[in-house]
Amino acid sequence: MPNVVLIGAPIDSGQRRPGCLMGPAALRVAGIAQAIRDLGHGLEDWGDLALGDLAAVACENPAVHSLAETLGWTEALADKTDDALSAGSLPIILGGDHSLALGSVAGAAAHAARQGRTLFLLWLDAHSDFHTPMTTTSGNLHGTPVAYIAGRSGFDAFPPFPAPIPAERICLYGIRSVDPAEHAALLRHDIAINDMRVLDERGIVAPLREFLETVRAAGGMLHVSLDVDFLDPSIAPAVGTTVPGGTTFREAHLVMELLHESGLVTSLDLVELNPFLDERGRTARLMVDLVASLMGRKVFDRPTRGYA
Ligand code: 4U7
Ligand code: MN
Ligand code: MN
Ligand code: MN
Repeated sequence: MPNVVLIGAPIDSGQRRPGCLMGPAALRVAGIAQAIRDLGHGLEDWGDLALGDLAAVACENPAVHSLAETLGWTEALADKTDDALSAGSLPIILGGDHSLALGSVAGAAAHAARQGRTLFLLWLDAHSDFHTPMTTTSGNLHGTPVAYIAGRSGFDAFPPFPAPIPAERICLYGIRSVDPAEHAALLRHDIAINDMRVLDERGIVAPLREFLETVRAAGGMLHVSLDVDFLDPSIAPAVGTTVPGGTTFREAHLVMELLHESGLVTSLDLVELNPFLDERGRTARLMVDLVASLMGRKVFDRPTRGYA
């Protein structure tokens, strides 16, 4: 496994409930760096990103707020994520709300394009985040990154997404809240939608294995974006957008263990943690434990796969 680079992204502008900007600090306090080092990986913490001067930008949809800030973070995050990948490292972006993925995935896509590699996206989330700035009714841009990444129009204020990821390379996992405008748009795209209905019926393993096989067959890079609300709110209360019926502790760990075993993950976002809403740090600690599973922590280290 390559060295890990931590990139703090104290971003609150993609939604309206303050607190996500404390996410990077909470993840550090919960011991993310030591947990990764304890698994034998090299690790550099690049600290928290800062926002530069803001451009004057406007959006035709009056609901949209904090566009200039979100654009500023997008550009900063794209640059740093690309830098970390170019250094041969695995960047872990410590969010910050999910609008940061507008930048982190753009950086990964720019890097992949320069390398002539194929980038895939695994979106672990209760939501599909498939609005454009033109369709969002909440005006919260944390609900838009998948649309940007897939190359949908309506992002005029943003730099054109470098090498948009075609629908068949995007996998939504765990979703259970889709707005009507997102639903209509998803029907026009061939994105794998593993909503909770599918995962309840098929289990958490089979659909993920299928997706990972397509990544492997293409020799692809894989960006994983983990939204706290992928988890059930009973185990992960520190999030502004709780939706009941999320993944359990064991399901989430199993996803991480499979991702580790695949050896395919090349970049990771940890997003939407709002420490102000947490209960004695339990959500932050759970996120760190999930990262540890993704980075190779096991209950029992079998020499070969312990299942058929
Ligand atoms: B998150 C929502 F209306 N769809 O657009 C919206 F339900 O990054 C929620 O997944 C978006 O947490 C959630 O505001 C964005 C809402
Ligand atoms: Mn750079
Ligand atoms: Mn999200
Ligand atoms: Mn979400």
